[in-house]
Amino acid sequence: MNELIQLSPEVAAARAQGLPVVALESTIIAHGMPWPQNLDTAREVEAVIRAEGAVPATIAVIGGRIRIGLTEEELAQLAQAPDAMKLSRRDLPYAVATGRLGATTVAATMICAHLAGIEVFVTGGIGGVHRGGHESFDISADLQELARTPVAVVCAGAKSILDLGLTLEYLETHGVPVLSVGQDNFAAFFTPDSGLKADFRMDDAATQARFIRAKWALGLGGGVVVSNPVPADQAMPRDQIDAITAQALAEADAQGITGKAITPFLLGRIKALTGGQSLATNIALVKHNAVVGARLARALQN
Ligand code: PSU
Ligand code: MN
Repeated sequence: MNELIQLSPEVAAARAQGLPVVALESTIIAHGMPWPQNLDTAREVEAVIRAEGAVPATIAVIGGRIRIGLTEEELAQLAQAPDAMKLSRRDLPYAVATGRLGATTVAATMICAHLAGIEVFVTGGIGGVHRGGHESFDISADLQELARTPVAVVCAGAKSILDLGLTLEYLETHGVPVLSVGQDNFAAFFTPDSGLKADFRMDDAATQARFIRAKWALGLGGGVVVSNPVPADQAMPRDQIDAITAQALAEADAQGITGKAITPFLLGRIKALTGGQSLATNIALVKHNAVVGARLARALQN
């Protein structure tokens, strides 16, 4: 394999034996959650994937190489490195070339997972079209990556800090199917229901796996979104999250925050404004996604 990519011994053995592997991103660790809950969550999510019979592969750029599968020490290093770069497709070669520590977004994690032959990736929420995106052109590179890179991304939908309607339109234009687990509608991260219909409801892993195999066997390539709603008993009240989101967006606007700083800023403000309740929901939904992702990875091995 490419010398710029290094698989951990556990992941290399799993790939060689054809065992199910699930990729995990690291931006959620370095930029998406505060210390020390970020490290606890990273460890717990890996444990959930192992308990479901798959092998976790957390991805980051360390020492000029793309690393697929991290040690305990490396997870801890990332969790305490707020200065780690946030790497999307654009930034990946910079971190590799300069040796800077880098955390991978959904887009960059998909690229790295595909390079390592991993088909399933679990995260919290995907990026999308930002509100006002028709003027700002702020559309997450995650969406283009879903259009081109053949990896299934299990998420709890996307946050309502985004324009979820425009996000689904963009995905449709680029031929990215949105499969929904357990309900008809697309999930909205902190809350189960965005009010917008997903494309296809598929509750069980075997059905999802057949769909994904068919897409790739037809030569259609590209990614698949698996939208898995946060369990109702761990969701945030919709009115509360809507009001807080509006406030955080207004603050970002007033402070002139733009570009890749926007998403981490909004996540931080929402956490502060909910008194940490949003963080508990965030942790719960990622762990729930890990169960669905591990089962999907297993089904794809059959
Ligand atoms: N959504 C979340 N938590 C996150 C992110 C998104 O609920 O941590 C991160 C992911 O890594 C995602 C990235 O890929 O933010 C999107 O950033 P941008 O909008 O700048 O593309
Ligand atoms: Mn952006």
